[in-house]
Amino acid sequence: RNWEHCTHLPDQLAAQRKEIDAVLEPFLLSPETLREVKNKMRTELEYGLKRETQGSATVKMLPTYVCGTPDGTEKGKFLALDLGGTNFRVLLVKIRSGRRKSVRMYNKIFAIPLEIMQGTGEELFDHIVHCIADFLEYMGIKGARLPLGFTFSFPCKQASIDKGTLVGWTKGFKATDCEGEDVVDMLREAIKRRNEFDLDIVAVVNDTVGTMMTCGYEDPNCEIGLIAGTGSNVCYMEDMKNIEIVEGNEGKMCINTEWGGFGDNGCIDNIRTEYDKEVDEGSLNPGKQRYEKMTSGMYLGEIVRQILIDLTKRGLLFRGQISESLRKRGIFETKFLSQIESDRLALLQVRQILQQLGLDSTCEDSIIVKEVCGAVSRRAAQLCGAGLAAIVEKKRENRGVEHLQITVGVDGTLYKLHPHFSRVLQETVKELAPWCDVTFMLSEDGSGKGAALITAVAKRLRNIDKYLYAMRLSDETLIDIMARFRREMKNGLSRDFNPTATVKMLPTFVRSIPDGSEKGDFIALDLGGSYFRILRVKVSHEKKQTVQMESEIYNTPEDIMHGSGTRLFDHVAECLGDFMEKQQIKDKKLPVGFTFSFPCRQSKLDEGVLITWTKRFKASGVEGADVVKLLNRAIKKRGDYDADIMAVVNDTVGTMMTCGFDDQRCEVGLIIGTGTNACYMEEMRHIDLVEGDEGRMCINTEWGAFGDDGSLEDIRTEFDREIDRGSLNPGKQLFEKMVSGLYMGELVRLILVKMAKEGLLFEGRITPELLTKGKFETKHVSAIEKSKEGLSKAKDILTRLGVEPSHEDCVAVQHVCTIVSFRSANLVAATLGAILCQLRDNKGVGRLRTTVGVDGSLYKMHPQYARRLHKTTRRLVPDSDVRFLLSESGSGKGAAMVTAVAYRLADPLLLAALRGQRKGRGLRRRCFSPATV
Ligand code: 0WK
Ligand code: 0WK
Ligand code: BGC
Ligand code: BGC
Repeated sequence: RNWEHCTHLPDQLAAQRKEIDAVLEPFLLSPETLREVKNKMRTELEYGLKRETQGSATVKMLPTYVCGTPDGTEKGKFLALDLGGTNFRVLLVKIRSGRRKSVRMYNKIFAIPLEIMQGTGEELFDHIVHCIADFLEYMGIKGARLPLGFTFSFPCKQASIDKGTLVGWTKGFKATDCEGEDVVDMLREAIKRRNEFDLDIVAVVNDTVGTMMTCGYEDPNCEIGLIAGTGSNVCYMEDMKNIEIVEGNEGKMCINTEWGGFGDNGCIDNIRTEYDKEVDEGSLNPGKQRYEKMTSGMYLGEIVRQILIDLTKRGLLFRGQISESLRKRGIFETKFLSQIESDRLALLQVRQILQQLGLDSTCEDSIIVKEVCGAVSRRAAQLCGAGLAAIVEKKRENRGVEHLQITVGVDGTLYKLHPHFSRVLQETVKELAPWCDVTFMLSEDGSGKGAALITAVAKRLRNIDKYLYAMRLSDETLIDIMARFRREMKNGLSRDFNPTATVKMLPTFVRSIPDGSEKGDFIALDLGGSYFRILRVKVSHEKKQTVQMESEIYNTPEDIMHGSGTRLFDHVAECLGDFMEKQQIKDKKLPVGFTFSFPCRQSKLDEGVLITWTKRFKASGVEGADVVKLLNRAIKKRGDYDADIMAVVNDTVGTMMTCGFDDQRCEVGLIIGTGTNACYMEEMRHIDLVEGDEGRMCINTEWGAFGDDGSLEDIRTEFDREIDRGSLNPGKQLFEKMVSGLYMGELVRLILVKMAKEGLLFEGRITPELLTKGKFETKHVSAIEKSKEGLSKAKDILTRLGVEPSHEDCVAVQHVCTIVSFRSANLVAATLGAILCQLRDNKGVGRLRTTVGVDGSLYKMHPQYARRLHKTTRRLVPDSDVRFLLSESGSGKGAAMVTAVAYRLADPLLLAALRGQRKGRGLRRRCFSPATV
């Protein structure tokens, strides 16, 4: 320290020194304090991500709908606006991809006068539009309706990439009638008002997000964006599963933390000084953005000024004279701090700066001023470092790695211009997050480039969304569909309307789920799903009830499915014979439970008249016939074994019974596989078609036919109609065709063909494979939606279809798969929701507790389907606790359970009666009394 110019006595100096140290002491944050700040920040981050605490969180954690960092395939010409930092910039950004990958930018900086910043919202947006017009004129592109990316550096709640509701102004802005408004709408209205040019506003992004994207274009490891400028803020890529307020669990989304609000709940008041409070009270938004006011360029100078005033009042500075200049708010801009703190500057030059500011200073004064600046800026950098350490810590945990390597994209005048800020910040991060290797990458091009990159991706996906808009069903629509289905259920249950009802609500004569007393040795047939399975099911009762199962899968060739009914049942009987051979039970006449996964009208347990074939089956001479009879006939015709078909059940019923074996609460059976359907336990008093009002009976809804009367036309798309036209049963099972596995892959294929035809995909390339029906299977949809390897799977699958897909195409195809499978899960949640409401009302309870037994390849194999279904169901029927129980052993076990009950209750007399000697109604009533099955 060069004191040669100093004149004071040693003691006095020491006393002064002590007093100055006391004033600056609170700015010296110990490692413990910084660690505490880091931990508090971490807690606040979690609050902001959680649905129940998000509302009151001070660190808002705003979803940005940016779900990926640049991948180099972005291309096009874009306009970008950059509002909210020191400068308002309008940019033209030209992006090239592929081998000539490059970004060229032209920009113009415009001033935003204070009276505009703090005038009316209309004036502000008119000013913005005026600048745009000027720029378009200057660039000679007024006529081009360019896509626009809007960097708006203030906290905005977003529902999609092109919507942003201003939560509250920060920094120097305070324009009226903007808070709570959608800034994209305000810009659109201002453009309309001017009526001179038109723009396609595709995305609104925060400057932290723009900065992350700009740096991400060079370094794919960049997943954090930091602004240390006029304001202070950070964003980062968070795992979707941690973002509770946004639908979906797969992949990532960028979260704009808005950490400026950290401490607004008082959690860092222990380190806030009186000077911080002064600055806050004198700001445009007292009580808000407390952390920002301790860390960002807009306020550091003010903190310094407050301290200088205090030191001056104490006679420690400027000879105790508080000059006019020193009283002037904002006189100490960040740039002056940066200059004063620069090591290259001699004290004399510091005094010159103070002189410029109208502060007449001595040598000692300039030393003290420099020290004060240093203390304030150092604390700011350390506090930012502590906050950032919390973010990188979270990233490391998200990735579940020992050691994290990550890049932080940075921008902002404080970080760029201040001589020490960036170094102190980096040192603090290193100290507080030693297990993270953090690269700091300065954004050379500002966030405008990033905004253009985001616009490129959003524009591409929007074209797809435009296409598939009709497939995105809002909760409102889903609740409406739930009500429609509920009405259909009522129609199906009513004697008068059942004949014309589309949802047939078929009585199954199963009156209870297993009660643990079942036992015996049974055969179960399971026909109608992906596989034809035959099972031997032994239910025994040692200490507790146990079930042993052996099974065999048999092929059902297409020509059998599409041949004659006789051939089909001969095939079934042949497989059964083969199975009994292998089981060496051909000499036994075991009771058989027949899972027949098609709509059957039943008047008793061992009779099922097929109403209509569905899925892949079309065997002739079966519709309208009793399939038990057909099977018995086929078995008899063989004559090499005998079997006692005791029950025919639907696979939904078998599934419910299988799960009911393990969970007594299970009263719904759900299949989401080749086909889709559900059954549930209904009150007898609601089932007009069956005598008696006591107890319950399982109803097979056959919801696949929902909409066959046109009641879903408003949500069916051209692709759904094309699927139906190309199906085995046009006009039927319309709901099933929008939902189930047999059709999902084909739905996606039809969409891809149309998009390719319109040049939205594969550069318009259409190959014979892509045009071939069934070439794109539902298992491909499941593979492509796998979060980690989905895109590479897409590449493989699309390459096999000969379309030479670009990465861009793969992202687009994955998006299409997501929209189609999401719609399916949402639709099933709506119809299932209707059943849950029926159960709740039947029980007359406020809150329903129940279990849904589920099976089916789509539900089991698709990586995200189950979670989406659970989430939407719980959202649509909030007053319910629904457990989804996956059926591990298929419906065969359930069919055996039904048979076991029938068998136990079927005493020889009764049995004889049922087997054709149909004597007197009395006898019949006993069969169907609640006691049976
Ligand atoms: C440059 C970016 C802009 C951001 C600004 C922040 O392009 O989006 O708002 O940095 O730094 P400031 O200008 O506030 O210091
Ligand atoms: C397995 C069940 C069977 C049911 C099938 C449905 O055991 O009864 O038909 O699930 O799923 P899918 O095989 O059609 O995907
Ligand atoms: C705003 C943020 C912005 C930051 C940096 C803050 O005042 O709330 O949205 O990212 O300043 O510009
Ligand atoms: C059938 C139902 C069956 C469902 C699931 C539908 O096509 O009509 O009876 O439950 O597929 O396999």
